[in-house]
Amino acid sequence: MTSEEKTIFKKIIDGEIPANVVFQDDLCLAFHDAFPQAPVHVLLIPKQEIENVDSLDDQHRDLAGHLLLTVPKVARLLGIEDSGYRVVANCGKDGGQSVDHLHLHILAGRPLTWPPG
Ligand code: DGP
Repeated sequence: MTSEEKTIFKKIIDGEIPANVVFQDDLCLAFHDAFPQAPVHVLLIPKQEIENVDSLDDQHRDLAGHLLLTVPKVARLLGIEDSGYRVVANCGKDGGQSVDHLHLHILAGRPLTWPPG
């Protein structure tokens, strides 16, 4: 894959563009969103290239579980475990997905309204 074909998140994984990293391990990376929609807005992504939630299948069982289990670890690092937070995965056009690399938004720091727009 050429650099031009890489998603912005793959470039962050590969260290080609900087990110404010909160947490990482062998499988995933969490970093602050460049366009925060709440006082705390962190993205958690797998290092493996997966387009979105709809691309997940049985081969991703362990990774998907690991990603979800990493959310509370990141929440504790951010100090939002008591106040609460929202986890969002936008998927596809109507879901509002703009980067074609699976990511979980972790949003916190103010009461979040429901339903989303
Ligand atoms: P989504 O719309 O669900 O695909 O979310 C993509 C998010 O990625 C959006 O909240 C803005 C964020 N984003 C886009 N480009 C960059 C970047 O270069 N760095 C960081 N940290 N976040 C980015």
